Amino acid sequence: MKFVVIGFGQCGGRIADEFAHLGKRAKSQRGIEIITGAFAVNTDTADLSGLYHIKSDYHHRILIGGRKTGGHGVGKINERGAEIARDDGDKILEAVRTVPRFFESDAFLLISSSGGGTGSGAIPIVTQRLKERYVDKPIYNLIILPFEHEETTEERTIYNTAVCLKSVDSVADAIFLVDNQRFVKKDSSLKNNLDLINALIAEPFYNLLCAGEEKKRKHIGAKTLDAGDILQTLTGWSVIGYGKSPLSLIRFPLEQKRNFRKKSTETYKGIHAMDEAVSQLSLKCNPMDAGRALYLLSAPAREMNMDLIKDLGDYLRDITSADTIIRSGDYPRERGILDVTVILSELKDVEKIRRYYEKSTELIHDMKRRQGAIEDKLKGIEEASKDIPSLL
Ligand SMILES: Nc1nc2c(ncn2[C@@H]2O[C@H](COP(=O)(O)OP(=O)(O)OP(=O)(O)O)[C@@H](O)[C@H]2O)c(=O)[nH]1
Ligand SMILES: [Mg+2]
Repeated sequence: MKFVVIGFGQCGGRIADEFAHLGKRAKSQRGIEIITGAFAVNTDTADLSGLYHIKSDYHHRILIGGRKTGGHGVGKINERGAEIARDDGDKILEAVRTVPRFFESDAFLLISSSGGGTGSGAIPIVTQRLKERYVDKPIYNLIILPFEHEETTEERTIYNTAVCLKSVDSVADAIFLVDNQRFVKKDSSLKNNLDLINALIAEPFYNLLCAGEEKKRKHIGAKTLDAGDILQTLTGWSVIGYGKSPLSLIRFPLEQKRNFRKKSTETYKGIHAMDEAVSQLSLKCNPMDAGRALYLLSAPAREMNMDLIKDLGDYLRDITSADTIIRSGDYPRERGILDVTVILSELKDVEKIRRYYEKSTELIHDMKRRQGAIEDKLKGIEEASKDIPSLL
């Protein structure tokens, strides 16, 4: 599957840069193309210059609102991010048109944080513009939710997140949700290592995008998971997870005979990877709420068999609801590891989103109350000065 990737704001730009990196990796290591174009859009010049893999010309690192912000961002004001994207949206659409073999691309992936101003304001606007222009191409969003500490110290974070989620929900074909806080819980040393978090966010997409693009027979599985399966699975709120089990690289001749013990070890390793993928989904959710799901098993060809794929399917069937539509595939590629990628999509309920909406509604009432109190006080001063002459 081939994506055109566009990142908005600092967070979105950096993660789009990771996808550009994945694209280069797929080309150099596997000779296939998975990212047809990668762009970063920002109101901040410095953020654009800090990227590594996205081409450095102004068609790929696109500065918007330069005149309004002086190239220094919008300071978390998402309304300004949205307004600038409305004014400068043409720049982005023009750039997309330059993507070589654009019409071979299967979908757009637009990426942003929800808590900042530029990305969270711009992503719904540009999603809508692209949707109107390219009616037949799905537009997916990847939205990064804030760390917990940001929610408590900066109330704009919650407000921006709620507004961004509500807005993208009405325009994007599917929205991958990624919770920054999940990475800190896994490993507290990650807190200050955004580069590593970004690599972990992008990694699950690697095999997923590569599997359907393979041309060499030996890398085509018994059941290929191609763009069609992914397009059919992705809709609405979605999460992605990735897990792996190491395999011993040294193999003894006797082991090559498939025996019962070997099979159960394979199954164990497969289930272990699947279990890790599900427990490390990009956002905590209840798999029972997923209307659609898919899993991809990647491993050396000799480590895979139909039983293992079926066992993994049974595992996913057990934790999802009876009417969840599950798609699957195998990808004989990896060396030394067996890994599993899982997507849960069409989630009917996501507790965290609901909480953002509730907290933000309270906040809006609070903000109105505070604004009212300020206006009352200002009126008091004005009243007291009414008999004083002014020099203006
Ligand atoms: N995972 C990840 N999160 C990031 C990164 N950079 C910023 N964030 C998160 O993104 C949110 C802030 O949004 P930014 O992307 O910095 O904001 P912006 O879109 O550039 O908007 P303004 O700077 O307000 O104009 C916070 O929740 C950060 O924790 C990153 O590289 N990776
Ligand atoms: Mg910024």
